[in-house]
Amino acid sequence: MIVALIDSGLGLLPTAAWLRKLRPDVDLLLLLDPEGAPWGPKPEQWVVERVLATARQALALGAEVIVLPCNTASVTALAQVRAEVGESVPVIGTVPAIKPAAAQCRSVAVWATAATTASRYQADLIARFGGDAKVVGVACHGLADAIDRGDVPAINASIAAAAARTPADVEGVVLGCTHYPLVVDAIVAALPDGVRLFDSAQAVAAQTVRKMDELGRPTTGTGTVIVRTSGEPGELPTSAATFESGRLLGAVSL
Ligand code: DGN
Repeated sequence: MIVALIDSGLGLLPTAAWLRKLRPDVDLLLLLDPEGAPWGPKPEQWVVERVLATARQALALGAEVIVLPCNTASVTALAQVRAEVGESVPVIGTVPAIKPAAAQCRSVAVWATAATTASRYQADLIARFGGDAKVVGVACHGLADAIDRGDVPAINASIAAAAARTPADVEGVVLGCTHYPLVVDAIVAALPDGVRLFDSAQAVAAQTVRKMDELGRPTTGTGTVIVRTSGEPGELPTSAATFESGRLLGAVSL
């Protein structure tokens, strides 16, 4: 069974790594869009078209399950992708982990792209699950893009700017962009001691496995990883190696 993961860039790696841990022999198709990246600052309809086109490629390449490990794509295009591919192919999205963060912290900052921060979807999540917690959105301009480029000074500058706009009393930070777990060490270093981080990659991988099993077909493969970049066969960007020593369970050791 081929499982396709779609993101503008390296943000799909943490979810891919968790999937690989849960099902070592699953065949992964990684669809990255360096030509269109970053998606975060793009108009909503543009993102929808781009994600739909990529989902069509996934189907053409034999994907039986599609994952959108990208908050920007999920909050703007998940419904359209589901409508496009039909019920026989499960589509799993990701949303910022506001629910667990607000349940455990009194003050929460949601770090995400400009698109996710401005989305109705995020506003609804805060309204539904924020409870008594104070929850604020912090748009991290340029961070996903800097991660894709492996540009460490730009990564640190973007994180410092986001930390400066994060309330001083923050107890929990939601990593609401799938790229951010790749720089978790730098984020921890920029925040006050003891701030807890929340991200969705493990939960999305677990949900993907549930959906694979529900199909009732053999899920075993040969542990292959196929990479397509903006439609072309390719390799992971060399910047992926920048994050190999990150704390995230060897996020790029697929
Ligand atoms: N990984 C994407 C997300 O979770 O929003 C980032 C999209 C982008 O290109 N900025």
